[in-house]
Amino acid sequence: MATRAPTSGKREARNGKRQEGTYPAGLTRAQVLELYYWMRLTRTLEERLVALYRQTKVVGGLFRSLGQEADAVGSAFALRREDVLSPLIRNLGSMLVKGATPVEVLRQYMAKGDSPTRGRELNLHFGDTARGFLGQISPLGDMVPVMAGVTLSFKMRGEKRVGLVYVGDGATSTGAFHEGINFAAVQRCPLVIVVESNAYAYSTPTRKQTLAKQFVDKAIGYGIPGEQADGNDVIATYEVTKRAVDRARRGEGVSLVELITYRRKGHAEHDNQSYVPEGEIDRWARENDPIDRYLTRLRVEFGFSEDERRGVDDRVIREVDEATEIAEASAPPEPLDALVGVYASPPVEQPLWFRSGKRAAVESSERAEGWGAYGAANGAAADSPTSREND
Ligand SMILES: Cc1ncc(C[n+]2csc(CCOP(=O)(O)OP(=O)(O)O)c2C)c(N)n1
Ligand SMILES: [Mg+2]
Repeated sequence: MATRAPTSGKREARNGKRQEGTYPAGLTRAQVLELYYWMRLTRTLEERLVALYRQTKVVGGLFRSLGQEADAVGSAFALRREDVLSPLIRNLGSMLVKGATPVEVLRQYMAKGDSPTRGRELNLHFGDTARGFLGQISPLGDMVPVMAGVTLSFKMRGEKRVGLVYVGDGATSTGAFHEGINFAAVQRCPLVIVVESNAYAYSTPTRKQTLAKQFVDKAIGYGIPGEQADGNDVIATYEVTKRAVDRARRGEGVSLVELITYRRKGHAEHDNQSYVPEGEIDRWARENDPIDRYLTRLRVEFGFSEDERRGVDDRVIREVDEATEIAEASAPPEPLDALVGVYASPPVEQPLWFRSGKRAAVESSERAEGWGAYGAANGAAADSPTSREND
């Protein structure tokens, strides 16, 4: 960890740019600005998705990370290219950092035929092992045991790679979370578990989720280090995650990182947040917006100019506009494409188990038991996957 240089940000800013090596957390000047780019891209892309949702061009739900951009971006920024990330619906920012593109995201939300899941899955449920982000599964907490397995494989192969898995406050109440974190801890897997403490799980406030004072306390029960940070401060988020990532890479096992943030939108766009106390959302928007806070720091503490900020904003708008144009021009999926990628050898004519040659069915029912008999009784051929598996 690079140590923070003792500085007066304001004084330096007045004199112009800081010297390289004096930015916090060992970041370079370019990286400090890059963090702003990823947060701005996340927000603008989501705002574009809202517009498309209202035009009924988004198929299914739309899940926002408004107010949580710093937590997703800062944590993912602590990973290397070869590391693997397991995002959730509110981690668009982390996927972008890991190489997902706005065109993919837009096509995916619009269920286009050339989207990463070819229109068969919606929103952010897609992954790419080459770029190091996994397709999420919906049951809360289930990605923790999955990532325990992924990172155990890194350890067994002697690879210096790290995994990061996000869970919400709601997900910490599941059995899968407990089993996964405990197993990973005991196996000393190179895994970072980021708990995004954003005040709600759908409509359930944190006080009804747990009696623990803070989620970071749960680390004690698993015998692992736990650290907490302000999830709306992108650099603090980066710093705390980087420490956990470095520990994992050094072979020191699992860490739990709790990021304190706030979900300013409903669970999804359809949720009117009637369960939220009056004024709460406005207060977070006014006083604790991660992008507004970072813009102030960029200007006052790090000496970035208005032109530099505008340069990023213009680039983001240009990229999102271009991506929208491309995604909108994509065609919907072809019905027959539904079979591609489902079977190792896609059936060209009828599926095997509908070819009920009489002799095969008799032979099969004579030999088969259990599922085999069930398959034969339902017209399965002797070489059907069902009967062969049970021979
Ligand atoms: C085991 C399980 N129970 C319920 C659901 C339905 N569900 C999906 S998201 C969600 C809320 C998740 O809250 P949290 O974990 O705090 O994440 P956040 O949405 O706040 O990011 C619920 C209840 C689910 N997907 N899986
Ligand atoms: Mg939550």
